[in-house]
Amino acid sequence: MLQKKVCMVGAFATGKTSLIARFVRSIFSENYQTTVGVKIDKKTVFTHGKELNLILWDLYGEDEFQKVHTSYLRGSSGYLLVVDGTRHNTLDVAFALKQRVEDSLGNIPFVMVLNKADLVDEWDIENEEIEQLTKQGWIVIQTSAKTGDGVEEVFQTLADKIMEE
Ligand SMILES: Nc1nc2c(ncn2[C@@H]2O[C@H](COP(=O)(O)OP(=O)(O)O)[C@@H](O)[C@H]2O)c(=O)[nH]1
Ligand SMILES: [Mg+2]
Repeated sequence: MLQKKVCMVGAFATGKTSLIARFVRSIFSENYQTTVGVKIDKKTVFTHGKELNLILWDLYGEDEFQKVHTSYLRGSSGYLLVVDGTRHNTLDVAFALKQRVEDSLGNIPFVMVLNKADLVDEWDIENEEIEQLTKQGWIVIQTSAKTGDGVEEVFQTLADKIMEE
């Protein structure tokens, strides 16, 4: 079966590990995993009339920004750029990380994920900021790993984009 590597990229505690847990195992945990390493999960999606095996790479640990190195990214067909909608600075981190990915891999498909959409009262990102990004052609999708909202959609959208290439 066709396989494609997908990386999770984003600031500390934005919900990268939680999004994979929700997507692959339909679970959510409030606990924060702090051990350092790389974890690889797999899930099959259906896109463009074919089955596609997504190989999901996730870094875990406290030093994620530093660890987004070439060896982690190598061979990726696409990535999810994850932002915590309740912490505005994670958007700035996402821009910096996106640059780092592009330096390493060039322009590969990505989807920006605004996670923690269940925490509406704490929301810290303006619609105008998102509109600026979508005007540039970015795909931005709100998710909640907690409720599951939008989670299937982000992985499916990325898979579709990867297979369009
Ligand atoms: N309320 C809420 N909490 C979330 C959501 N996604 C992740 N979290 C919590 O945010 C923290 C960091 O999540 P984690 O997936 O470990 O972040 P990572 O460092 O990006 O992998 C954990 O305590 C999660 O339970 C979400 O959509 N809503
Ligand atoms: Mg993690």
